[in-house]
Amino acid sequence: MNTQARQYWILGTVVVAGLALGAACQTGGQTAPGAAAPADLASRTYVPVGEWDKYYAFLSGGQSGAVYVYGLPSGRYIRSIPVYEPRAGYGYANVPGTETYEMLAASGPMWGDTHHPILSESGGDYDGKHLWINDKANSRIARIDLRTFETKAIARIPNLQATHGIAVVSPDTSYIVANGEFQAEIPQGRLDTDSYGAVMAFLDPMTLEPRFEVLMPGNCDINDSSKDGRWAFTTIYNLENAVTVEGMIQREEDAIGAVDIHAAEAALERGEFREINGVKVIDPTETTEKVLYVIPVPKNPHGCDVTPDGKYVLGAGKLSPTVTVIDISKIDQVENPRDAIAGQPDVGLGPLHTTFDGRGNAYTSLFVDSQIVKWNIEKAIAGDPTYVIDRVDVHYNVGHTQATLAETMHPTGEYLLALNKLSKDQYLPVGPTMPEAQELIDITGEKMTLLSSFPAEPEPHDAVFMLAEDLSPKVVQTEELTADAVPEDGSRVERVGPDEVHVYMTAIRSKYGLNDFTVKEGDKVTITLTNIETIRDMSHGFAVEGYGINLALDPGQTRKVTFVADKPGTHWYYCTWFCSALHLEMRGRMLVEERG
Ligand code: CUK
Ligand code: CUA
Ligand code: CA
Repeated sequence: MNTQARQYWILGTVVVAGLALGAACQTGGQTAPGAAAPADLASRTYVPVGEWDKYYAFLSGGQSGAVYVYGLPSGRYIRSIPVYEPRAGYGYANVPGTETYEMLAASGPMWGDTHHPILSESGGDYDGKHLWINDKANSRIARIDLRTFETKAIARIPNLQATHGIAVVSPDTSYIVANGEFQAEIPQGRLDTDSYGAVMAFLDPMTLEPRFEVLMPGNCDINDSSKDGRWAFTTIYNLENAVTVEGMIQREEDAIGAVDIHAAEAALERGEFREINGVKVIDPTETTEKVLYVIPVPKNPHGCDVTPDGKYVLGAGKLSPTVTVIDISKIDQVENPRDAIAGQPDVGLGPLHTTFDGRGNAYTSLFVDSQIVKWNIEKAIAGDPTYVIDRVDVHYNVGHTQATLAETMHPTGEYLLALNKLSKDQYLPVGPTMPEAQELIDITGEKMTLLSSFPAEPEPHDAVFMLAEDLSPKVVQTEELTADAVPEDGSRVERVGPDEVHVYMTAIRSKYGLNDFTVKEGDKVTITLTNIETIRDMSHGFAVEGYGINLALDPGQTRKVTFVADKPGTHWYYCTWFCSALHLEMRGRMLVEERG
């Protein structure tokens, strides 16, 4: 297929994409010849009552700002983890003074757009410690502690706009790489459209502070790292440096950028950087050693995925029906960067993301074709015409696809999730907004088997999986008491100033440490509350009528809230987690005296 033909569909986006969607719709619901019977398929995803799913799936929640946890293969929704949103005792919007509010508000707006969940690695495998998630809308990144499934750190990344692709640098999480997708002023905070640039940020995994940044050409989209800690890769779709969609598709080629992390570290040691906003920023055109390699690929690529054996990085064509396979070992060995390209197989229309089974096969999502295509990497490189092994229709217009443990060096090659952008006719209509459709595919055989479909909160862009047996031993059941915990006999009220009161309280079935406490109108009140339960799954809540306060407390946990008691009268506080037969009785009174 020539370049023009390859790009035919973008030119007639409406007509052609419409046709593609229509065609895909009509195949929905039909059972392909030789397919398994529904009862057989059901038994392959059924998890008996009381038994656990084999996998935890972490799905990004898109513009809902959260991360959602599902069990696989059942597709059961397990819980959500609030990150960039105020909810259920976390970051409560109108209650400054809670720890989670301060963390969220200090980093930016109470809203985020999450795309890419990534998991910490040790030795190239998931270690079950942390999960990071980007916020494209406000240029942030967050870290979730998997011992408690709670957001522990959020930071805005300096000098970049729109944190998009993020990746753990394998094999030992030496950095988190974060791409700034939109070009903007560097430094920001002034209008100067001539100073636009984009950076790839290399962050400390714990503090999320940039250790350094690299100035990049064009826009950085999706990224990944090599398995030996040396390379960070990104797709770049706007080498035109354009600010309009027409401008961004002018050139026939864009690129995959490869940052040599070791060369960048050497440049830092030699002092080859500028300090911008307190961050060491490397301009790769000014370093002694070559830091950035730019490999041309067909225009406007999207997904960027390194094979589990670390040999190749794959760039998905998006506007081109190809995936470009780059031999990582050749990147710094060849004169002409094109010579690092090992192959460029045609896979179908609209390839976005690729995942792996660890048996030498790649699975690429085809947005326009609404398919997952399975193809053999070495066969494609060798020019063997039988490299495409199978195709399965998904419903509809798949974005990311991810196979079990595919981002580690040891994928299990068991299931694959297709994260579809549109569900159309798949579920009962519940208003014009349709749920997103996830489809679970069994990839253990030569042919793929579509097992089941389950809806998810809009809009999961990507997913990562952990084996339950790896993760569950790390999850704590009760929090350890912190230094500021209120002891069993420590409930009390302390007036610390004419307008300031500290209240200390315990919570245990089915009573707060104080039946009531009295403050004066206008007092600044700080409540410290400790859940002194010692058994698991015994959470309590603390809501105050009319004050917009709702704390959630796991066993052993201490939380604080500070507010001004500006409404005189009786305000009941009560437990918001159903904890016992006397849950409804678990309440007390805040008595606010009028200031005369
Ligand atoms: S991007 Cu969403 S389909 Cu943000 Cu990972 Cu490709
Ligand atoms: Cu404590 Cu309900
Ligand atoms: Ca372009």
